[in-house]
Amino acid sequence: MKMFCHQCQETAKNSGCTSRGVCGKDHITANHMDVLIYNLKGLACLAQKKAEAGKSISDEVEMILGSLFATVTNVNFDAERIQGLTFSCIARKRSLVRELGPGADLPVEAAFDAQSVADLEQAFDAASILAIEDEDVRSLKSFIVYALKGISAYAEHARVLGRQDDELDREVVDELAATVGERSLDELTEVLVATGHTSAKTMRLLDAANTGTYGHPEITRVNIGTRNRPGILISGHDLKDMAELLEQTKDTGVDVYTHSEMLPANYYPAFKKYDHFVGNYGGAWHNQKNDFATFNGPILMTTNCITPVQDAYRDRIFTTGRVGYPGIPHIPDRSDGKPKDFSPLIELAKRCDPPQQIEEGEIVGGFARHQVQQLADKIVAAVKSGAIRKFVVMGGCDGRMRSRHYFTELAQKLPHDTVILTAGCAKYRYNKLGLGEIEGIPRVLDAGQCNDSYSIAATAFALRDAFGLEDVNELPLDFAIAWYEQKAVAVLLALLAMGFKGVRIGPTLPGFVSENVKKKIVETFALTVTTNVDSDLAAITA
Ligand code: SF4
Ligand code: SF3
Repeated sequence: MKMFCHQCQETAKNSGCTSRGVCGKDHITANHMDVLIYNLKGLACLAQKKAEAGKSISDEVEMILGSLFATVTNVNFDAERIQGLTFSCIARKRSLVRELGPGADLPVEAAFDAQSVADLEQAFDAASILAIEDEDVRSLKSFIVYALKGISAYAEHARVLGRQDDELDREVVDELAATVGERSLDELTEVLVATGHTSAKTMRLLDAANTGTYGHPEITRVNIGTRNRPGILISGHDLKDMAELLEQTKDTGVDVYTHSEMLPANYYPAFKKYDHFVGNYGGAWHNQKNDFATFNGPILMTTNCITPVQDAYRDRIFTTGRVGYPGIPHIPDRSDGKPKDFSPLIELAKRCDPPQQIEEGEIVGGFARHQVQQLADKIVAAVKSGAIRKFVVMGGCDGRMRSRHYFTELAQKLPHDTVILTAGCAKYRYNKLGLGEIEGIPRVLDAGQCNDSYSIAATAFALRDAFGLEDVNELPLDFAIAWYEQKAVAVLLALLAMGFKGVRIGPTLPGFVSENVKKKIVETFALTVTTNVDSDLAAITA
């Protein structure tokens, strides 16, 4: 076995990638990610001690969040960048050990030191999740770490926009530290539940950061065609990158288009004001091979999901933030309060052909919590009259496997009196099908990115209040959530922590969930897994 990774839904045989990732991650990068996480766990233990001594752990948290984010599926394929993060983590641990004084009870993850890549390689076996023998302990520890990866992504997005919360920082550190050493299954289950609460709070913080900075998303008809000028395609989830790119491309003759998870940028008032912001190009992340080839201009990957880079666009793709890919130019982080410098993309765009049009028309979105609240009276009336009989949450991730056709088919077969609530790139499975409207309310209400999943929960709670219900589970609400990477793991735990019951996820239960852990979460949260469209449809419409 050259590596072991089972963090995403596409893991080989729903069990683990052992020689090369289905995502394209090679075994060297995978093993170095394990060593990075091993050291981050040690850093979390030391940060706990620092916090107990009454000192700020803001720098340690920043390092933990950024590094965990870099290990999310389809973020960073560059082993050298991962090694760099590990060496920074080790240097921080070293200085903390000096500062705090070496304690006899220091766990090996905290004490581990390395000077060279060869030293890091020595830790491959100890750092592998397979070093944990008990499969239930392994399962729960993996579950917690994967959720923390998702939380880190959301927390970092909030931080980039100036929102940070000491209490949340401490929770992340405590939960990561809790995956070190011997723990009982009950203790780990408690930590997993706590991680769900941390996730919910982080998502609320991010919602406040996004809407506080760029305004509340509004109902928007997004153009999916092209114009006859060169363009830059921006993908991922980072709205600050979006803001700075729009500002820097103004009056340059270069247009801007969104791809995949950046589509919801079209819904924000702060971005809609730019005439050169044309619309969205292409589909979900796994279509990038085709979409990037025909786009003709530079592409900026701000976060996940980047897939193995193809020759057709190798010389015009750029990474930034936590994203990395060997041999691909990287736009450096902000420094001295100055914005990132996107001029290499702008200069390249001027020499490129305009995008080749691959489709035309519009898609409608912008149904985040504030906008839906404006429509609350209309929605409540439609439910009372029987025009809307059910809401089905179908948010989450898209993926490349054939099994994902389930979500398209389900959306097509849902009766015309059902409304789909969505967020995340899962929407591309059905957002161009023209599923129509109910009394002026679109049947697909897109709240935004996976980062905006909190908005769907807030909408459900607002509807609960509008109907005067005690419990959100009394609403005519069902779930068919698609998961792929670790942000979806964080969102799932957040929904469970917020009290949603009967959540159905698919296309499979995570491969990292052992039989006993599965039994436990199914019993506690009435969690179910998708089966086939007709059976699930019968359950949803019963
Ligand atoms: Fe496999 Fe997913 Fe890990 Fe990639 S991220 S190596 S596909 S489990
Ligand atoms: Fe999509 Fe990667 Fe998860 Fe943000 S872009 S939802 S998969």
